[in-house]
Amino acid sequence: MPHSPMTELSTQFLSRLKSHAATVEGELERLLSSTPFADEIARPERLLSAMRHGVLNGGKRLRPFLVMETAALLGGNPTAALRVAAALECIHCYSLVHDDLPAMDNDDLRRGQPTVHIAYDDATAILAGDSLLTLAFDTVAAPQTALPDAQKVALVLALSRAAGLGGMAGGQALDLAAEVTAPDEAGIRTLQSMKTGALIRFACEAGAMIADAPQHRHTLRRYGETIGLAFQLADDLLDVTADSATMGKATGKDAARGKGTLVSLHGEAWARQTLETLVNDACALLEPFAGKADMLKQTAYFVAERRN
Ligand code: GRG
Repeated sequence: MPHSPMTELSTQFLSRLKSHAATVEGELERLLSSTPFADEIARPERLLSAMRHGVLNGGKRLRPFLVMETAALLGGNPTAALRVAAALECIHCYSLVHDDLPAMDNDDLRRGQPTVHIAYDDATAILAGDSLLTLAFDTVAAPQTALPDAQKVALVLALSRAAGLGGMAGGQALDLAAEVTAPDEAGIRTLQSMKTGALIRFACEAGAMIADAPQHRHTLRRYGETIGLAFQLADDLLDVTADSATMGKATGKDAARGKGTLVSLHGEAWARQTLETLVNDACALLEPFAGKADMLKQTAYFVAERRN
C-alpha cells in the first residue's frame, strides 16, 4: 500500500489491541460467571458452558477495541466503554454461534475450535446465541454501566438498530436469500453493510455516545462505515486467498456456493486497490483529531491488511 499513511502496524498498536482484548475478556468472564445476577433465578450449567465456549475462545476483539478507542479519543469514561465493548462482543459472538448452525452456514470450525453446536448441540447453540443477545442489552442497561440513563437508552437503541431487522440480522436474511437469487452489486453492498458493517459502525459511533460528544458522532459513523467496507472486502479476499488453518474457519465457501462478492465481481486487483483507498479515506476522516487518532488510523490499516 504505497500511498497509505502507514506501511506497517506499530508495536504500540499491536500491544494495545492485545491488552484491550485481555481487558474485555476479563469483563466477559465476569458477565459469564456461574453466579446468577440479581433477579436471575439460576444459570443452567450446560447453557452457560456453551455461551462461554462461544465467547471465551480467542477472536480479535476488534469491535470492543473500536468502542474503547473511540471513547478514549473523546475522553469517554473507560469503565463504561468497557461495558459497552463487552456487550457488543456478546452480540458479535451470538451472531457467529447462530451463523455456524446447520440451518445457516453449517460450519464445524470457528476460531480454530469446534463450533458451539458441534461441541454441544443445535438447541443449546440456539439458546446460547439467544442468551448472549439478551446479555448484551442487560450489560448496557445494568447499574454497573456508569452512564446517565438517557445515554444508556440511546446506546440500547443504536445497538438494537445495528443488530436487528434493519441491521445485522436483516443482512443475514439477505445473505441467505442471495444463495437462491444472486443480487446485483448494489444488493451485495446493501447486504454487506447490514450483515457486517452495522456492528462495526455502531462500535465507532458508540465512542461519541459514551463520551456524550454528539458533534463527533457523524464523523465516527463515517469512519465506521468506511472501515466496515474494508473489513468485508478483506474478508471476501481472505475467503479466496487464505487457508482454513490460518483463518480458524472454513474458507472458499463463497465461491463453492456461487455467492457473489465484490471480489468475484471486480477481481482481486480491484479489491486491493479499493482497500488502499478505503484506508486513506478512513484516515482522512480522522485528520481533525491529528495525532490523538493514531490508534484508529492504524486500525483502518489493520482491518484491510488482516490475515485472519
Ligand atoms: C446469525 C443474526 C446472524 C448474523 C450472522 C456476522 C454474521 C452474521 C455472520 C458471520 C459470517 C461471516 C464470516 C461474515 C463475514 C465477516 C465476519 C463477521 C467475520 C468474523 O468477524 P471477525 O473476523 O471474527 O471479527 P473474530 O473471530 O476475530 O471475532
